Amino acid sequence: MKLTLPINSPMRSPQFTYGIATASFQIEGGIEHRLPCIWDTFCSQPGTIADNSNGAVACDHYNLWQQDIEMIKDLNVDAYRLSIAWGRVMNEDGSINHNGIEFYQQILDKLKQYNIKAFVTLYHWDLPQHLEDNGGWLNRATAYAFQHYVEQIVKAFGDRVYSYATLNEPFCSAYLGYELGIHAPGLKGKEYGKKAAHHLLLAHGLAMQVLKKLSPNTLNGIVLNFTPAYAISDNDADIKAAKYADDYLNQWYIKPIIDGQYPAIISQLDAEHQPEILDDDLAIISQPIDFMGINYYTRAIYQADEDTIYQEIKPCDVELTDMGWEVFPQGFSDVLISLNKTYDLPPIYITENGAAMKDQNDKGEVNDVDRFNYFQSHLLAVNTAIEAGVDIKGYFAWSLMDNFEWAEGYLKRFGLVYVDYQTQKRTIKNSGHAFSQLIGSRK
Ligand code: IFM
Repeated sequence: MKLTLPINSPMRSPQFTYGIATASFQIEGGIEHRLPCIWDTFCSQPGTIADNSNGAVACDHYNLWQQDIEMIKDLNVDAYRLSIAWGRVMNEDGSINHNGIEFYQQILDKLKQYNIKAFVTLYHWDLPQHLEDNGGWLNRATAYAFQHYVEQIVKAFGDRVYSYATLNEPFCSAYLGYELGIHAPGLKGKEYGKKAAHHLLLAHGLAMQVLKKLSPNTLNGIVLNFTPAYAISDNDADIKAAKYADDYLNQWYIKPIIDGQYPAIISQLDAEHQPEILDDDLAIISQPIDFMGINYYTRAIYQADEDTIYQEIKPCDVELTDMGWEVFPQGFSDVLISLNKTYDLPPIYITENGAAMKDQNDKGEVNDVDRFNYFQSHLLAVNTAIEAGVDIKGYFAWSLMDNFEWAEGYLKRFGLVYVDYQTQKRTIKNSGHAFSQLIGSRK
């Protein structure tokens, strides 16, 4: 199985960055060496995680990091996107946890030795529980605590890092965690979602101030996820509903960063659902960024609804991944092209794209043709967007290895590498070999 790209595609150039991505809570384990976080608490509540699991061991990366970095090297990638567990590097009183810092420094040093660029995400959802106990992202002070944490990290990591992303997918933290309640901390209510979102975006802006001052030579930005919204019909009402959903779920996170304002639908929200926006907030949030990370998995289809404005409709007879998400590569090029038309964007990195599939490990071979096909069609979609003028510099597959898939526990496998959770044995899947081969073919 070979991944192919058109002969003159810029994605075949060695200048195009290929990488794989992970996140701390999803792979590390080693929870006794860090502060408890909101996901530890959430997992301990009955009925929150599909297989009743937690992040106590995960892929045991805390202990197996050396062999994992060797595996990353063997995959041939140019870059590795990892996240820092805030509660591993900071103590509750705001001082540094030196053991935690050292854990990541060793990883970053190894990556440097192997000439693999480190793309560091500073927040991938694992808020220390003591901050949640004080209101979490509903408390403005959390944004300032984040700024303080980022300052300590940047000073400690020095020139080991190639790129910093402040936040991964603030939509998920705010909407899934504080509005739907299906992610940690599990709060439900429209009175929470947009307030949490505003403080997350403020945290991004405050962190950008630090990064610009203390780390001007790294590529500094943010990672946002997009699930493009399509109307179920050409009816005005459905088109309006899809537009509203798009503003509420997607544009809400990019518009304040690029344009310094929230989508106009903010004025339609009930007063108690609106965030409190102080005078300088939008100026802080909208400082220039060096890059934007974009994550794409699928699209969503909407129809108008009298009570809820929009309602998502699941399509029939379409190919689905094991997450139940439609395989729709056209949505990827559509969203990249449309964002590029709508906003004055910095260079873009695709920071996540991939699929959970029902993998079988057959005596040491995982022949994941369905995931291979997903990568093939989505790489071509990225190429289509580049051809249409979108400035895309790199592509990261999600994920390096199977891991803790949040509310789905260990039931869904996104890895290029298969993990046997009983033995912690890693097996590179055929899609992983193909990805590695594609990268190697440019060098
Ligand atoms: O596993 C997650 C990741 O942590 C964030 N983006 C989406 C992935 C798949 O659900």
